[in-house]
Amino acid sequence: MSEHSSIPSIKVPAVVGTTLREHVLHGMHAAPGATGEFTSLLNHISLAIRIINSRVRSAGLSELLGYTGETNVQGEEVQKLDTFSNDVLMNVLERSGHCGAIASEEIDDAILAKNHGRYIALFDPLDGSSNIDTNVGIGTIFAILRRTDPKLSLPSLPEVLRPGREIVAAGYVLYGPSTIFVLSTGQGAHGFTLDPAIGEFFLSQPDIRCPSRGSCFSVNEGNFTRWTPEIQRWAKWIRGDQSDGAPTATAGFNTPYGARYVGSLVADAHRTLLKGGIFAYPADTKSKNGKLRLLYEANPMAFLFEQAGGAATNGKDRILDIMPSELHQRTPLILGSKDDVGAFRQFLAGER
Ligand code: AFP
Repeated sequence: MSEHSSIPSIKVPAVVGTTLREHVLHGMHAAPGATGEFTSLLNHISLAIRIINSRVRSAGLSELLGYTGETNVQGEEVQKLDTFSNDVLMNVLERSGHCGAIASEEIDDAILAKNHGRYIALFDPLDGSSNIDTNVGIGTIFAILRRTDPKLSLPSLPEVLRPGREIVAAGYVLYGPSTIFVLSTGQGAHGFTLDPAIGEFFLSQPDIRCPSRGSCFSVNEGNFTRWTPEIQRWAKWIRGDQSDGAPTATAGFNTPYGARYVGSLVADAHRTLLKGGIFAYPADTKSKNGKLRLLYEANPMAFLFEQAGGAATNGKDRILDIMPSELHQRTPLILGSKDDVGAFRQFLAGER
């Protein structure tokens, strides 16, 4: 009971009430020489996200479901919500004045501004779009790079094609039963939940840590016959299938793992980040370089997983060390708990 009333007092966690805006401002005050531009850029992204969220939530009522009839640069059919989300992010970021360059999964070329904006934004405006019409979790993914010489030069393509280890902030938003924004500015990964009544993101999962081992694997097993024998061997091991000489359970790994696959990277990655385990979209005979995009999907996720103590690889190399050669480059992506990702790499190297 509280001292002054008969109403039972409720223990409110200390973090409740911290908005995304305050969290970002706090980071700015801690950074010597910060100008407020980065903070303002993240606030613009948060605005775009809230606009997209509101349309995703009511898409079925506002004729925003279904296809536009066009295909994007990857040859994929474009959904109306893809276009809407892309336009919102483009408009908000261009108007912010902070971006010297913007690149999106949905547009052919990077937009190189004729300004001296200090940042570069890369994003997948609506990930998992094949799940839109069936009300399954979808998301937005982004990464921010700092321009190398914003005062002296106008932006150019090589400035956009940089390895993920140079990212200064990355995040994703999951439009699921609630809207969750996971953000890292290089000091851990933090989760914020949108309070729809107030229209603000509040800190709900400070300092997320990805467990070092999990109990679930997330992979499109329909591709099994298209994988190399090494990847098939890994898949059998993790399912606890010892036919054809696949190795038995290894000490510490509690195989068989449970299978969980949504088909929206944001949803599969979010579960893996919080609960541990592994998400894998390896190369196969159909997608020879993997399916996921390095700049818009793999790099931001890899940055977030590493910030949370997890790992991300293409099977051989660290994702964040890959030097991109083109905007829409694809890569195999294996994300998750450090030990689970390590085991995958051993299988791929033929060590198991
Ligand atoms: P879309 O955004 O084109 O639907 O692609 C989703 C995605 O890039 C990623 O979010 C999923 O992890 C992956 O594709 C699913 O691919 P499969 O349908 O081949 O399993």
